[in-house]
Amino acid sequence: MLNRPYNTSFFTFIVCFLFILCIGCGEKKNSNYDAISESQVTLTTDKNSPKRIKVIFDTDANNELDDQHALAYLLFNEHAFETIGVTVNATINGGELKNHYDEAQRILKLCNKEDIPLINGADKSYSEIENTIDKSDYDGREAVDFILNETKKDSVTIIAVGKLTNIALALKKDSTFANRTKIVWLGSNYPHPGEYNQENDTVAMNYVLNSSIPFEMVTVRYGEPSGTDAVGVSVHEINSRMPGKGPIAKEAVIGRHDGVFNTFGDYSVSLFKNIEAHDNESYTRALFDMVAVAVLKNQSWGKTRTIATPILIDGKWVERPNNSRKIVLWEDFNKEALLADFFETMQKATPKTK
Ligand SMILES: [Ca+2]
Repeated sequence: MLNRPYNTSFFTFIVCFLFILCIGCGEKKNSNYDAISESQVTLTTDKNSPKRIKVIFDTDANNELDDQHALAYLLFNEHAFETIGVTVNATINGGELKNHYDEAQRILKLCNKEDIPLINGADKSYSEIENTIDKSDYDGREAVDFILNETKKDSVTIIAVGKLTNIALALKKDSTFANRTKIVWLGSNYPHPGEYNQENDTVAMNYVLNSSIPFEMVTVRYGEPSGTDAVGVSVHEINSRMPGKGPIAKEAVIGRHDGVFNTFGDYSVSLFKNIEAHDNESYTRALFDMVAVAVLKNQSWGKTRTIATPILIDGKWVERPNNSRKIVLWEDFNKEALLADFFETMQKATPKTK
C-alpha cells in the first residue's frame, strides 16, 4: 500500500510516454505515405538492413516495357535490395546500345536514383566480341570491368534480364568470376525452344550454362501458364493504378515516345499506351523481368527445381541427365501475389501529398 502513490505516478508516466510515442509514429507515417501497415513502414524505411541483397541489374532496357517496370520495382524495394549498378546490353528490338542506356537512365531519373552507376555493356553478340577481349578496349568492356570489380568487393547477385553477353564475357575474361556471384536470368521457354533473350545470344547462354557459375533461370514460356508470360497486367489496370505513382522526379524526363514525365507511374501509362493495341483496355502484357526481381524478394512467389544443366543445340534443348553441373529453374509463379506487391510497392513509393 505504501508504494501505491509511487506506482500510480510511474504508471501515469509510462502511459503518457507511450501516448506521445504513438502520436510521433503516426505523424511520421501519415505525412509521407498512404495508410499502410506498421510492418510495411518498417520494411520501407529500413535501408540499412544487413539482409539486403546487393544487386547488379543487367538490362536491355529499351526492349518493350518490362525492363523499366522491373528496374523501378527493384529501386523502390530498398529494404530488400541494394542496387549497386545497372549495366546495359543491346537486343534487337530496342535498337542500338545508346537507346538501352538512355531508357535505363530515364528510369533512374524518374526514381530519383541517378547516383546509381549506369554502365554500357555489349552491343554485339558474344561470338563477335570474344576474340577481342584481350585488347585494351572492346565492346562491353565497361560493364565487364564493373561486374568483375564489384563482385570482388562483396557478395553480389546479378539479375540479368536481357541477353547473357555481358555475363559470358565476364566469365571469359576472368574464370574466377564464377566462384563469387550468382546469376538470376529471365529467359528461355525451357524445355521448349525459342524466347527473345535466349535468341539474342544463344552462344552466350550456352557459355554460361557450361561454366560453373551458380545460375537460376526464370522461365518465360510464351503462352503457357507456368512461365512469367502468365504474369500479365492489363492496360486498364495500368491506367487505373499507375498515374502519379512514385516520387516526383527532381528533373522532368522526356519519354522515349516523347511527352514529359515527372513520375514513373505516368511514364508506365505512356509505355503501355505506346506498346501496341493501346486503344484496347483489356489488352494484357506480361511484366516478365519484374518477376525475376520479385522472386528474389519473396521466394514463395514461384516454384523452383534443380535440374542437370541442359544445352541448346540447333535451337533445341538437349537434356544432359548425367551432367554434374546443376542449375535452378523457376516456374509456376503466383501472379496475384506478385502483382499485388508490384502495385503496393508503387503506392508505398508515392508521397501522400501528391
Ligand atoms: Ca529485358
